[in-house]
Amino acid sequence: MSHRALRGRSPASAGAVALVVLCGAVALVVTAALVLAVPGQEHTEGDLPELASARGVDLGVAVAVAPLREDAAYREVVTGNYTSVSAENTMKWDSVQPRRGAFDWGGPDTVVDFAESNGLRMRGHTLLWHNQQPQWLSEGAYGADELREIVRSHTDALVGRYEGRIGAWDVINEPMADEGGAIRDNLWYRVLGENYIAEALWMAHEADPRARLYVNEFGIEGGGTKADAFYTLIADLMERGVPLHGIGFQSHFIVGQVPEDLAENMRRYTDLGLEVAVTELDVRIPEPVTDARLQEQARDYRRVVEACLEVEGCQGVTVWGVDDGHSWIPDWFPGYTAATPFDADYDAKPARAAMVEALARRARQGGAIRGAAAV
Ligand code: 9MR
Repeated sequence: MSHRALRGRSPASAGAVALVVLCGAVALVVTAALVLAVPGQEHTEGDLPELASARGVDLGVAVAVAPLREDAAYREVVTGNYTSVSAENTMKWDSVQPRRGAFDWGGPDTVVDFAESNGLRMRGHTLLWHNQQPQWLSEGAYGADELREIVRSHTDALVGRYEGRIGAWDVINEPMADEGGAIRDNLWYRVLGENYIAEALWMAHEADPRARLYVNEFGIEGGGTKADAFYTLIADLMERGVPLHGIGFQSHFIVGQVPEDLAENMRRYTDLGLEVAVTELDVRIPEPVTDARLQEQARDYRRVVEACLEVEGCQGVTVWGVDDGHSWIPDWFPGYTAATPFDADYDAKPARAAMVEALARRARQGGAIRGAAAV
């Protein structure tokens, strides 16, 4: 591109061209993405994974086994837009160990094989949680020694099976009570006491010493009693040298209600030497779904991606569900819907373009390119 070719262009486009010259391949990708990313426009293949990789963050998505096996269009949304996957349900206890000692690897293998054959990183979800427990476990009336052995063999089997293939695990899911500052009164807490959290982290560490181990929680994205109590719990684990590497901010939001202090709350943990990740992002819309609400939702998605990019040590953002037709929201929150960046026909919504914008804009501002994200 000669200087002559720059004359007569607006300063903005001249600047963009200069950036291309200066930054080479990365800026080319960014510029292409901006041109293609018209809100509401259908599918711009490839650009989100490239932009995320250029920013050194992962953009992930939670996947379900049946559509992954049966629906090529579903798979294409994943491979065309994301760099990592989480298993939405199939690695939970009731799926993996439906009867004591009898493991079902069909679903987990499908997800891990799919990820590997498409060059996607994997997040493991989840080891200790109060939901989706098989009956034998929840009604077992086990003493501490036996329950500890059950946790150990489950962890060895699941984490060990995928050792070196699943980069990060949500070892503990939702350890705090829904509201307030108490530890959740779940099976693990009742039988093993509060130290179950540290014990489970040590067991996971032994099963795969290289895996990044997370505690995953909701309601900590903004400040408040629960967020503060959770922080105290985590700071104590760090103080004690427990093998904990990351904090998952689930981030199930209502449209228009992304907390202002999301980045600030993430920094509390990165200041402790931890990484953070947005692990279950969705933004639910009260019916009826209007264009204005879809635009507001897009702003929310953009803000969350921007918050992650602002925080050195934010590893990435995972969206909870591939499309609105495979989202947990309508079943769990009647009257709310349309929480993901793709509609039920797999067409991209404005939220997808907004994630492109967030990733592209910050790259254009010349922020440091991070190293490859190690999920
Ligand atoms: O998305 C999951 C949904 O399909 C299940 O029915 C539900 C059962 O509890 O779990 C959902 O995923 C949850 C995740 O594992 C942990 N954080 C909250 C998510 C939404 O409930």
